Amino acid sequence: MAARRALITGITGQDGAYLARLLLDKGYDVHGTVRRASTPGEQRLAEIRDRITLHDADMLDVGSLMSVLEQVGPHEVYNLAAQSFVPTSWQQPLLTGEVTALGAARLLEAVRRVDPNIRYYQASSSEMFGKVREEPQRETTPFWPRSPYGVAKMYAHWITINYRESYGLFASCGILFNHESPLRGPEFVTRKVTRAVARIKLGLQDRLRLGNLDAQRDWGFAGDYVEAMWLMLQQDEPDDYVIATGEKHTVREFVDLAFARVDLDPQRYVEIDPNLLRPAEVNMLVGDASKARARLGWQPRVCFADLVAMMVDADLEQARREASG
Ligand code: NAP
Ligand code: G4F
Repeated sequence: MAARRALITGITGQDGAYLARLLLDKGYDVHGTVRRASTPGEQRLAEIRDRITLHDADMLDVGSLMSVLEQVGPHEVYNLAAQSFVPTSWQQPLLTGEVTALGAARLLEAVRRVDPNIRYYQASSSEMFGKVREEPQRETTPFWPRSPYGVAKMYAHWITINYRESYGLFASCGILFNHESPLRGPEFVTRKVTRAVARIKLGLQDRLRLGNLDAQRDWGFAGDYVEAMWLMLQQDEPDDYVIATGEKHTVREFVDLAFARVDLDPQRYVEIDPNLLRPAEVNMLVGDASKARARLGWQPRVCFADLVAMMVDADLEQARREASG
């Protein structure tokens, strides 16, 4: 039997790399879109580069999206591409809207025109809950986004539901809470902390500047979360699901655990930089994934402490390579 084909936008990002590996393990023919850059940004895909096919396309250019759909003929499309860093969304709100919000509309429209039988996954975000209306947040919790990124994700979320309701597309949204890994971008707080901890331990850095240590997040492991994306597209009916661990921790707790992993005292190294505080903060996010547990049979495997340890250990390896070479 011919392999199922999947197309991943944002394959060069953290989740793209984990999802591509998962789909390869399941026997898929895996394709991904990359946007043109002066230097290639495919480092996260190094180990699987010869097993996947990459195509040039940009979320800003609907023609490129239609061409890649026509060329690949995917059974499943995972829309992971986004300007995903919240602080950048205040500096570049229009770009964030173009890529993260309208990009999803362009891709849905391309799917509808090229092959409406394609199953579509939209990477929605817990940032949409923003100034939270209830705790924990579930699929029915009203949204109150607090950043241009959160607003853009809300548009993408609702346009996905609208295409499902208007045209009968098999389109599902995963409302994913923060998920991290050794492949996380270095600007996000978890990876910023674990990289700094490793580099401080090896004498490559002497300070770690952070913003709001009191913010609380529900942090899970990216490898667990991409499995939920796949499960959503294997159901009989499209639907929307919260994906979360159900546990919240402060940034301070993350910092303390990360420094403890290498027997250092964070108080000696961490400084608060007011420039890193946000114009409007999301103080607390914690999700209730009961629907995903009941309907998808999904549950997280990696706990908070193991996630921190995994990330510190991977960054120690990397820092050792940096120190020796
Ligand atoms: P990420 O590491 O920042 O990856 C984003 C991807 O989008 C990259 O491959 C990037 O390509 C691509 N991209 C950006 N602008 C593009 C454009 N104009 N055209 C085409 N591709 C473009 O994000 P992630 O952590 O893997 O997250 C995946 C998705 O889930 C994102 O939509 C994010 O907003 C959403 N999400 C993430 C989390 C989380 O905690 N990680 C939680 C909820 C939702 P380049 O490599 O060229 O930059
Ligand atoms: O790691 P963060 O930048 O992630 P944030 O803003 O929660 O967004 C991430 O998760 C969303 C899901 O809820 C995704 F949709 C989004 O794409 C992204 O992946 O910041 C987490 C918290 C914030 O409260 C921030 O104020 O950490 C706080 N923080 C404190 N010091 C910091 C820092 N964040 C960053 N990036 N850098 C700091 O120095």
